[in-house]
Amino acid sequence: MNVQTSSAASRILASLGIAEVNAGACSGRNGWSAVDPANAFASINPSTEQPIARITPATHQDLKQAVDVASEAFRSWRMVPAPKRGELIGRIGELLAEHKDALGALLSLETGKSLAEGKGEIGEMVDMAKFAVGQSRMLYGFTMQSQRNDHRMYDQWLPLGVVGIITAYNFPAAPWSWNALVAAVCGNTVVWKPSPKVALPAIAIQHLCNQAMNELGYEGIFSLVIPSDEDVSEALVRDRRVQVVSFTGSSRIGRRVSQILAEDLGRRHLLECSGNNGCILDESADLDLSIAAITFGALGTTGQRCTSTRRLIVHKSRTKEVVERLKKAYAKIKMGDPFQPGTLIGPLIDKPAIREFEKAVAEARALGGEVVYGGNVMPGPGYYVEPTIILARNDWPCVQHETFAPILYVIEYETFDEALDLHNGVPQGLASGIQSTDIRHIEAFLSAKGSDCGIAKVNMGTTGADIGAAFGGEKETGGGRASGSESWKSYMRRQSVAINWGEETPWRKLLEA
Ligand code: UN1
Repeated sequence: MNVQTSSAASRILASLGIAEVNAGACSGRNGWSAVDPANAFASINPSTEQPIARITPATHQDLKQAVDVASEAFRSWRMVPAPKRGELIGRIGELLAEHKDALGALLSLETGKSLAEGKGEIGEMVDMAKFAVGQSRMLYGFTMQSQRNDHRMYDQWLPLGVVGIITAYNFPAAPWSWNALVAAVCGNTVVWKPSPKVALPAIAIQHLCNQAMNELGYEGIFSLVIPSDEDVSEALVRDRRVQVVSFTGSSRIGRRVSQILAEDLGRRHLLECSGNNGCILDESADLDLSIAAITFGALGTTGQRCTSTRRLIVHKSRTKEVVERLKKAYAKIKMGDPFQPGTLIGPLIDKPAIREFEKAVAEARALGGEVVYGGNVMPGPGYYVEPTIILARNDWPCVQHETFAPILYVIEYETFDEALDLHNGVPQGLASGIQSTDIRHIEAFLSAKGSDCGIAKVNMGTTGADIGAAFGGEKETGGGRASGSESWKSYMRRQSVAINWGEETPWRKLLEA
């Protein structure tokens, strides 16, 4: 199927309820906001630079309405038994699975990621729905031992309220599900603000949520706002009725989100900001395994993942061999139309992303970096750049900073302690990896003096987190965790309960005296 042809693309859009001009907000039962073609902004296909569809931006009034609806819906949703809440999530999971091919194609069309990756992201949402359904029966609290006679103590977990979810263009669908589906089984209601660069998947997913809510007789559990200006987005963060803000994006904006929330005590944030992921490759690494892991880690999603491998910290005895083998692997990677089978690398998202790529390469060159592969912008149409490998030093500003592009910096080390220092010597702390068959190095990497990141991988790429684990990182990555493990606790409040079930109380004696 050639999805780039307009008729195939139109069929996909139509099957997902995407019109030529779309409403930019939805709250309450099928409560889509007004469509205004004169005021709509376009969503662009980054591999052709052609518009796909247009969206009428959400206004302050749309946002207010979404939070009104979500607050009202919370009053009844919180009292629905959690396993019943899980039924709604299960239905959403079924609808996502039914529309997986079309949604995957839409993601690919709008982000430029390969079709396989687009479908993979939707598959992850289907898995996430199953996970959340299971979680709905497992919102466990501890029982503690009371020091008083005939008293019982336990922790219970209760929902918080409205959860605002802000997502980025590179993963325009799955991170919503990591947060929203778990937050909803916990008894919260959700308002989603996707990136305006890639917002059509959110519209398609809202249609599916509406269908599931209608079928099961609920309304207002999931709402959507797509503003085009930062003012309306900031209003979502400022609204005191929004109890939790989950933000995925740059550390610069994440810092702003956390500052705003810090003005009110008790409101929570869950930040998933920039990563600058390193991978150590030691003397003992099995290169057949490592080269494949590093290549996909650095180039998957064209280097536009928070978890992309950006720094390869390699023992100096192996630099030559590793770089040669990486160059051979890179030469085999197919770059081009994301819909062609076998394409691994599509375009970057837009022109500003190309400029960031150029800036990083120029800066590394100026500091003495040797570009051993790629380094150039490709002729258009489409925002394509060459996969790039640069011999660099860890302390250069371009290496310390996250650039969303397929640039891999190769940094040499001599001693393993030095490798750990280099690895941790960046402000960010999301994903990390080690390529090694030496148990001492592996265990040191996983010890208290080892990786300081939220995610640590052994003989794997830094990307491709499994939904069963918590996703997120330390330091400037922001400390938030979403998806599996115990992340559900981020969307609930703990209440420690004490019950006197006996007939005695020490206070009675005081009255008798
Ligand atoms: C992101 O880039 O924000 O682990 C998310 C991964 C993907 C998610 C990345 N599952 O690489």
